[in-house]
Amino acid sequence: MSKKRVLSGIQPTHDSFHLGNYLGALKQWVALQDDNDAYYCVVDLHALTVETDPKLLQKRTLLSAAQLIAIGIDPGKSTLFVQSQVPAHNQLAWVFECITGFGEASRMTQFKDKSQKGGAERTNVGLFTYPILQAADILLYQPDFVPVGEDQRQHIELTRDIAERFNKKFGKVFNIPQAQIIKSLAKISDLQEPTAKMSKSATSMAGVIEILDTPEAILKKFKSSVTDDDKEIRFDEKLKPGISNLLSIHSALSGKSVKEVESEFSGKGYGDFKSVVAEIVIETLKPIARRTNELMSDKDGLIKILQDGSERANQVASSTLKAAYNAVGII
Ligand code: ATP
Ligand code: LTN
Repeated sequence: MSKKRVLSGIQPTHDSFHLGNYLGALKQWVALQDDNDAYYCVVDLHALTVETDPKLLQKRTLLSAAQLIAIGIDPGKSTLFVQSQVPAHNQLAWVFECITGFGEASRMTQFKDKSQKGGAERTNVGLFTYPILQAADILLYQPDFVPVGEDQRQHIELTRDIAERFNKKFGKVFNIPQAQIIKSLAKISDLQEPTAKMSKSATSMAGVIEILDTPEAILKKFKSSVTDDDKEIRFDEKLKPGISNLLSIHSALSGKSVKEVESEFSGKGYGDFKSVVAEIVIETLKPIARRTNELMSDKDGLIKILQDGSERANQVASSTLKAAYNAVGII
C-alpha cells in the first residue's frame, strides 16, 4: 500500500517551542513520519504578519528547524523545509486569493480575534490573507491529511472549499485533504494560570515551559506552579486544574496512565510531586535542548539540511503550480 501524505506547518514567531506545542502537536509529527510521506514546513512568511526584527526572524526560523530536528523529525524520512524557499507558495496563494470571497475570508475567527486585539491600525492585510497562503502551503503538496490543533479546523475547511471550487471551475488539479485534528493526549495548561492553555503569547512566561529553558528555570517554574489548598493528588480538572495539569504532563511523558500516577503519589505532598514532574520534564527536554544547540552551532550544516528539504519540496510544489497555472490559462 502506498504511503499517505501528510503536511503541517509551524510559525517561527518565538525563540523556543513550549511543552504544549511539543505534547499537543510536535510529538505526533514525529510519530507520523514513520508510516507516512511527511512534509513539515517552518512558515516564515506567515510569521511576517507579526512585526519582528529581521535578525530575530532569521534566528527563529533556524531555531525552529533545529528544534524540530532535535525532537525527532528526521530530514532523511520527512521533507523538512522553510516556506519562503519554495516560491510556489506565494504564486499559488495569489491564484487562490482571486477565487476567495471577501466575506468568506472575513469570517475566519483567527483573523477576527487577532484584528480585534490589534485594532484597525495594527491589522495588516497579510493577516487577512493568512489562511489563503495556508491553503497554498497545503494544496501544493496534495496531502491526504493535515495534522493540526483544533484551532486550525476552520482554516482547513477553507482550504478544502478553495480546492473544491478550483477543481469545479478549472478541472481537477487538487486532492481534497482532511484535517487530522490532533486530539492531544495532553492539553497543557499554563502553570501559573491552570485554566488557560499554555501559550507562546502568554503575558508572563512564568507558567510556560519552553523547550530551551535551563533545568534550573524548569524546576523553578514547577516549584512555583499554582495548585490548590487541598492535599490530595487527584485528577479533577474543575476543582483541581493545577494538579490535573501536572498529572497530565507526568502521564504524557512517563507513559503511565493518570490513574497509575495518582496511586503512585497517593499520600505524598504537592512539593514532592512537583519536583518529580519537573525532573521528568527536565530529563525529556535536556537532550532536545542540547541537540538544538549543537545544530545551531553548525549553521551551515543546518542551512544545508533545509536547502535539501526545500529542493525536494520545490519539485512537488512547482509541478502542482504548473498544473494550476495551466488550468487557469496562464501561459
Ligand atoms: P499562540 O497561543 O501564540 O497562538 P501557541 O502557543 O498556541 O501560539 P501555535 O503555533 O498556535 O502555538 O501552535 C502550534 C501547535 O501546538 C498547534 O497544533 C497547537 O494546537 C499546539 N498547541 C499549542 N498550545 C498547546 C497546549 N497548551 N496544549 C496542547 N497543544 C498545544
Ligand atoms: N496557521 C497554522 C500554521 C500553518 C499551517 C500551515 C499548519 C501555516 N501553514 C499549513 C498546517 C498546514 C498555525 O497557526 N498553527
